Amino acid sequence: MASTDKILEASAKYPKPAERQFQYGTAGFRMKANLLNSVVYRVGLLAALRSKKLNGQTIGVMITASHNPPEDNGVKLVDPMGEMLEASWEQYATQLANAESDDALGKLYNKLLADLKIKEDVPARVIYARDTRASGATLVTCLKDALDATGTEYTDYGYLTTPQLHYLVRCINTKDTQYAYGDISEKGYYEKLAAAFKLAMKGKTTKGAVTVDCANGVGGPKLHELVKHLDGIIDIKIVNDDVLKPETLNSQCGADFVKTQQRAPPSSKVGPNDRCASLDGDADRIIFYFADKDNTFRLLDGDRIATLAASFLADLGRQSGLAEQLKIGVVQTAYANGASTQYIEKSLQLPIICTNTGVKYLHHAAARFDIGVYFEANGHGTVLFSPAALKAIATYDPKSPAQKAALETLQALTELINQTVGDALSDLLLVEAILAHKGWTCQEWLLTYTDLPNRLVKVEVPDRNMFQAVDAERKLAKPDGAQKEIDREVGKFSMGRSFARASGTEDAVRVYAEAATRTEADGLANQVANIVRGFGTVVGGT
Ligand code: NG1
Ligand code: ZN
Repeated sequence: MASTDKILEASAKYPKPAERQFQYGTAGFRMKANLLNSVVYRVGLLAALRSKKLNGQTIGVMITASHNPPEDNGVKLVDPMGEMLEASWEQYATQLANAESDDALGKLYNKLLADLKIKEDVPARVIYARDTRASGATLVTCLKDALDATGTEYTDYGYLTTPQLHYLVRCINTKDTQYAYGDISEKGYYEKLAAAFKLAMKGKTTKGAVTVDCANGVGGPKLHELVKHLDGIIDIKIVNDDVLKPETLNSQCGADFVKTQQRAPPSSKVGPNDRCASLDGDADRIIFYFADKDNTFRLLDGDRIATLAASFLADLGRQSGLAEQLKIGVVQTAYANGASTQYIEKSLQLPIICTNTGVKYLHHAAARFDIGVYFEANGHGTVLFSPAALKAIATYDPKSPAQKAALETLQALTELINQTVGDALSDLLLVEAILAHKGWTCQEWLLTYTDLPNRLVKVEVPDRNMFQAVDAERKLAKPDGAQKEIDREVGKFSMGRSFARASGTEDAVRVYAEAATRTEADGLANQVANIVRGFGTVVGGT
């Protein structure tokens, strides 16, 4: 049995809050920052175990709570290829976080070593970073204590966006291999994106400036850095980039505010046809919007980015002569607007996979295509190229100048797009490059299809776990009879669609509804929310 003396000694500083149960969810652990010390310490232990299990490959630890309010924080692990932690390990994170005493923690640590056949003498390597939240410094101390106690080699990358940390993890683990991903530095990230963007633009220009709201988070300073590498070929105006007042983070601004409120941040002056975008607090989500000529707010969300990217990539596939080798597919969740789904199937004639909510599900499904485009409606997503697709794009011998031009753009896009995880900065440049190629304004982008009016409602119930969803979360298997009632309501509305599912990140059930008109969408959402409330109350007993 391994000696856990050092682990227990350090752990004594970070007792688990009594009567708290933690769960490594779709976005790692996320909650009020003052509850997280023990959780982050234990995630540090798991990072060490994960690295040892994978023969000393480097694991990433990101301290962030993304779009949550400033007083929250969170922590998530990054696997060697820059992907999210393998799902089967989430339970170990949950078990470690919930060990009630130091003694129980030590026993569990040894049990994991034994059960997972981890060799203790293999080195452990970890890199970590954080967003701009005030609580980040304390949590970094907890993490470092765990890494010291386990003899882990580590590097602190300070403040980074979540996707930048994913990028670095992949660069480190692919260094000196044929899959080398880029220079292992923050500068390397900007250089890679900027070089690819310049190639992708091919001397084309975007129409007017794009104004980017950075949610007063880490995306602000990082976008300023990126702009320095772009040589002025695109006009980016940066707003809400104040990281010195942590209380302003995600407050009345940012991608989540704009998406859920369906309006621009009150601080933004959005003039007719101004192209605007908002990032979230750790810059892994982006959505676009503008005001049309009647000054009506128009949202261009993750579904729009997915359709724009899929149509452009399909065009490039055809133009380069590689259509056969590059089968493109789109991955969505039940939250995708029905009009986008129809547009992809009918107009773009591309296959769609619908998965559970949570980017890890979309990411895995996207890997089934040669080019898999995945986005959640909230703006989190990217494009994955399979190894075979990358090879075809890199080695194909073009048969005409037109094929050559399309191929070069494809090659640039494989470098521009962050293939580890959704990345707001990379997605920003991707959208700008596509709009430049198409010569489109936001209005023209919007015209591709008309969104069905929709409404998302959060319903608080005593026990969200009684709501069990099936069929990519589009139907409720439990409580008995609930789905039948939802179906009956949906049937009353023209072009109606609605579903309810338990949130993976909040103690609530989310109800989504869309229908032919705004009034109907609101009405349907309210009816279904009432059904959920009714079932929740009866069985929950409060
Ligand atoms: P939950 O709380 O499970 O609905 C939310 C988002 C997801 C995803 C995760 C992680 C919606 C409706 N849900 O999940 O898309 O981004 O947070 O951040 O936006
Ligand atoms: Zn985020």
